[in-house]
Amino acid sequence: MDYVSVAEAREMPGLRLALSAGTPGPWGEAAKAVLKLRGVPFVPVRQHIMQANEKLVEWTGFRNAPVAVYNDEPGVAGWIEILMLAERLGSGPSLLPEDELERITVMGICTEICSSGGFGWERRLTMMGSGPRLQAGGSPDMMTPDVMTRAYGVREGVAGPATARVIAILQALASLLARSRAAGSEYLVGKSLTAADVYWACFAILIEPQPQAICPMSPEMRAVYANITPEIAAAADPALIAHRDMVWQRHIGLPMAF
Ligand SMILES: N[C@@H](CCC(=O)N[C@@H](CS)C(=O)NCC(=O)O)C(=O)O
Repeated sequence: MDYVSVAEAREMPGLRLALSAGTPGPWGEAAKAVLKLRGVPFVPVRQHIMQANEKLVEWTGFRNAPVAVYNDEPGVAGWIEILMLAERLGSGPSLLPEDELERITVMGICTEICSSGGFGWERRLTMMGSGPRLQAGGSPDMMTPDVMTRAYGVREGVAGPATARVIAILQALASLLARSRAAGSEYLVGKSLTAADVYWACFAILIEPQPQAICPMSPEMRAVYANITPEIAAAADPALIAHRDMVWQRHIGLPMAF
């Protein structure tokens, strides 16, 4: 991707999206995907993974990625604010069902995937506490592992409960998908693509990164993402991975680019 610096981005109108340049972060990929699916163009802005990003903080108030800034509106960083921005600025089929009961289900699934205490957050707790570390081969400007682990809530004893949450969410997603398929749908909720499918497609990388040919990642990052316990591997129903692959192929578009 062609990234601009924060200084360049600040001078531009329209939508600017700060992303961890060179790395597929699930929240960043999901932000790109929902904007793309809604047909909203954006300028990618370089966030330096695990660094202080002083200029980004000065501009938006946020250090990590993604951060979306539209015209002179305040920057937004939460998955839900970015989804709502994509819904507001975009056109074509909405990623949220019109039927309120279906919408509640979609929002619940997205929360369980993306929010604090959800699949992404809990899987990160299991990743940061053990196994290969993100800073391997990283730049000297990176914040120390200790600052990073504190920022993301890693404390003594979190890995066990986090693993249990990851497994519970995977099992629930697999049963929702099976139920949907039995009702003749290829999607998690209703009969067409929703945000629930898109967030799952972008977060599944945290247990099984796509092949290098379509998802070019550093070997260090790939090892961190792919390093799962046998219990998590057992809960990763192949149907969920096949669903992820279908959503990328049919809807978001491949190859991935960071
Ligand atoms: N702000 C997002 C979460 C963003 C997030 O967790 N970003 C991580 C992705 S692993 C990140 O930027 N990591 C790299 C860094 O901290 O520099 C939300 O609340 O929905």
